[in-house]
Amino acid sequence: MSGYASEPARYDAIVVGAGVGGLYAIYRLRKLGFKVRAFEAGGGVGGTWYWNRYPGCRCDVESMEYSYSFSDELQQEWRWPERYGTQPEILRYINHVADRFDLRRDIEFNTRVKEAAFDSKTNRWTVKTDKGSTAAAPFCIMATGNLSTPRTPNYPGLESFKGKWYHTGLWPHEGVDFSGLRVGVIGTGSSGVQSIPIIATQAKHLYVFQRTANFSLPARNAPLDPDKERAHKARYPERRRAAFDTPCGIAGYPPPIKSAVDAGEEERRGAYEAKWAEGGSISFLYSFTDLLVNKESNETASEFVRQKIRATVKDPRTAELLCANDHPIGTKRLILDTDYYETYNRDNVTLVDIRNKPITEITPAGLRTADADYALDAIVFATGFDAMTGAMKEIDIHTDAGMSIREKWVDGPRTYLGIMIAGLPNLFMITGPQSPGVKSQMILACEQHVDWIADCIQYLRERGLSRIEAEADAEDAWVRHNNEVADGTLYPLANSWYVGANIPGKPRIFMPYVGGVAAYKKKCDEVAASGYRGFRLGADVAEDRFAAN
Ligand code: N01
Repeated sequence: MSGYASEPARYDAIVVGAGVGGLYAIYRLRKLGFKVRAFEAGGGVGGTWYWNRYPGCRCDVESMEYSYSFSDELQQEWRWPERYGTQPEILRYINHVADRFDLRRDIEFNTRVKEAAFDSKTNRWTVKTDKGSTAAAPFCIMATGNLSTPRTPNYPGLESFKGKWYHTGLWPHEGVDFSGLRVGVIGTGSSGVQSIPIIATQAKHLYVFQRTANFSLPARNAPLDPDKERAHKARYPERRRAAFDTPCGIAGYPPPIKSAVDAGEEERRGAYEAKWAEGGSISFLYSFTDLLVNKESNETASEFVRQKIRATVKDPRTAELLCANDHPIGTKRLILDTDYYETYNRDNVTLVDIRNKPITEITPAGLRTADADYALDAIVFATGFDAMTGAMKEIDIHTDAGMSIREKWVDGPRTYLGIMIAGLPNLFMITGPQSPGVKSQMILACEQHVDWIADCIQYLRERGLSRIEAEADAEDAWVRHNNEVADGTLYPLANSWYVGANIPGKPRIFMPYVGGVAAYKKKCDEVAASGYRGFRLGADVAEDRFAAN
């Protein structure tokens, strides 16, 4: 590799990112005897849970599910205090995992990878960081996350704002005290909806600037019931296995058996009421078989939630504004909240419709919409991320054959299994686009990908091979299959980050695989069992196979 001041340090594998997926990749590859080097932009482990420290940040998957399964000791000894983990609790858990398995020694923190270049002659990826350091390895594993590239709208005037502004995905570590301040929150996705009730209790006045109303369900968080915890832990391995046979990678929800339109009004209402009282999004969407594929069925669930909003929010105009009506429920990430709708009954909270009267500029004193000025001391951007492709495209990933990820994905992501990309040999993604990652229990998804990747690299090693690359035909077929599966659902109807709609100019492609975790894992397992059908395997260069052996 040329162009670097000094010869890069050599490893067997480079891992980019030390979130949930990256940490497990270090663990697995190290167990195989590989010499691994990981780079992490943050000052600590945790990825999403390191950066997103906004008030109210909490996981929307239950704690007993949202945890690693690779170590029985770990899953038996760790105790989750609540039904849903808070950000500090989850970060504490991830730090515990990093310490318990001594993972930190392979990670360079506060170091962002800027470039990854493949040299076909040496069969080596060389990465270059913002610190000027370089490292090279035959395999490069991108554990860069799906929601890790925060985006702030480029309203004119932000630099003139005299108050402080924040993005939920880059929250200050020391926290923010909004006491006595006039605060504006822009955005009502999961981050906005989780933070708004807490900020409202501190702020002198809170203005919520809403472009699109979203559906949110009560989380019904509570201390974890010790009996439930014991019962869960007694059958942990079985439950983990069962999770792979479900659409979302989460066991314990009996599959529905009836279409919503085949149920009578009373039966339907009873089902939704029971799920509303139980809390949780999967459980709610599991009320009937066809909520995500049949518009008429979906509308019964959508309208049920709208009626709950109208019954909760006292001001009818505000209630109506909060009623999502531009997408079927569940086709945007369904939000779980604690007291979100109730918050609009507070005297110090105002909902502002910026769909019809958009924000035109940020002023030194606050924010201006098409019809009013709002005086603010602080602005919170809960405006989301360049999801699924943003983090990969921020890195200049390219090969000496002229392939570059930025060019290849100009019209949207193209992958084989969401794990590899034709033209980029030996580069793996953990929960990449066109895999079910974001539509499933993310830790399970990360473990499944890392296991698949580690097994694949071991397979190569055992056969004296050093290169694997997705075939263009297999990739084309996988992209087609993804689109067909998505088109059979209601998902593409929503202007969501799943289709890149939140980023101006981003191509509108439905990015997650929604054929379900069970079908996906079966496909991945079959591909591996067939000797990696759809991949080209080679022994191009002997010299750089495995530095540690
Ligand atoms: O981001 P979002 P998020 N002007 O993209 C609005 C995960 N997550 O950070 O819908 C005005 O969902 C935008 O409006 P619109 C979870 O998967 C999980 O909240 O584009 N408004 C929307 O209201 C989640 O889905 C948890 O019209 C603008 C909001 O900002 C994902 O992360 C917690 C705007 C962005 O919503 C992202 O959630 C938090 C503009 N220019 C996050 N641009 C858990 O519970 C954007 N908006 C685990």
